[in-house]
Amino acid sequence: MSRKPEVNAARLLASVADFAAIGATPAGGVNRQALGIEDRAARRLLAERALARGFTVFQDNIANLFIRREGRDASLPPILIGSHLDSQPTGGRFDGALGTLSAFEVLEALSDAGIETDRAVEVVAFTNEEGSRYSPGCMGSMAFAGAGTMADWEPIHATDGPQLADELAATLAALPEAALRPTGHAISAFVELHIEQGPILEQEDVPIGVVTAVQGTKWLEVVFSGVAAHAGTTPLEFRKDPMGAAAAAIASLQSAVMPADPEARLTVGRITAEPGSINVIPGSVTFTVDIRHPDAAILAAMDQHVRKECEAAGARWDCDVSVSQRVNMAPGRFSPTITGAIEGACKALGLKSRQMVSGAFHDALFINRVAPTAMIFVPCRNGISHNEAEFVTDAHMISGARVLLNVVEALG
Ligand code: HGY
Ligand code: MN
Ligand code: MN
Ligand code: MN
Repeated sequence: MSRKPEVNAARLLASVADFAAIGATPAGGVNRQALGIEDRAARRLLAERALARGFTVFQDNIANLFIRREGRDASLPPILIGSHLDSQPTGGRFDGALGTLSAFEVLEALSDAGIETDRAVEVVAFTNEEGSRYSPGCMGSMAFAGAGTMADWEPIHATDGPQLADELAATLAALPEAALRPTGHAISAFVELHIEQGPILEQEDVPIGVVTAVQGTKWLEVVFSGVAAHAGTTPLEFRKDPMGAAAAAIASLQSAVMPADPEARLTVGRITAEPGSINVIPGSVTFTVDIRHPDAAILAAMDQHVRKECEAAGARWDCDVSVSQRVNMAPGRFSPTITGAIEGACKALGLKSRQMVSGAFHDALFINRVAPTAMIFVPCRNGISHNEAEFVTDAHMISGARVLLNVVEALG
């Protein structure tokens, strides 16, 4: 005998707390970087909880982890819900985890209520969404959507050394109960719940964001090469100093791009000097540039602007320069059918909602290429994310999960 499925609030909040403990940092965040030990521990815990509920657990060759709850008709492509479990090095405990655990709560709520859906419902934890330890981000969802292959990425090394192929093998082996299946199986729809990672919902006091699109992202790597030399004996006019070139380039990029277009985002997040010794003029300086814009043509123009500014700085400082592209994520527009289902769920639950474009990239951006997709956002305090201070209220977590459950029932 079935009854109306309900989110079990206490269970969801306890689950978020349990996963926050895996890779917990003293400042209240998490360091659970892709394919590392903590990431594997989180995947293990989720798989164990899934098996305990009688769900099926499987993974694909890039270690995307799937949990399947059967429906009446196994021939129908399943509804897919979920997000990612990997984090930034000083990440928040909600980014990715909240979407994955809310999706698992939906499966549990359906089972508790004895609901039999027409089609199966699957939860996914995509591999390496963040891209911080292994670049690019969204590896798992790109592979699932056919937008990238293992052959492209296996040779890549993590920022702290290991090779992707080795850690991938270890990650797959760590879940012997999870059958290995080819990536990219058919799905009927994908819905990802995620924290907004920006300030809009909180400022407008709206509990649910209906994400209609995701802006485009490019990651560039800039290398200035000069001549390593002695800091004390080398007069300025004899120097080919790549640090000077990098500083000039970064200063002009940050002054020129931001005011021109309020929607443009440019971030220099990582810079390294070789050999990195206090009394050696560097031989080379490498930095990353993350650029974003909702309009593909403007994003391309920003890319050209970065290259032009770096070439000009290289010429001024008599250094060579190379600019290589590490990530190119075109903007994506989500399915009106799915955004409509999310808005319908909010109405049914009496929750205010507003449509918005995501400033962050997400796995949904790629899954959107193979199935009708959309996202549900919940507010986070002061819009802070990719920071250990990331925080989401219990009420917003529970509202988000209730909307997700309602959407799955509507799509089921
Ligand atoms: O960088 C991003 O947009 C994502 O949050 N990893
Ligand atoms: Mn995320
Ligand atoms: Mn993130
Ligand atoms: Mn994301």
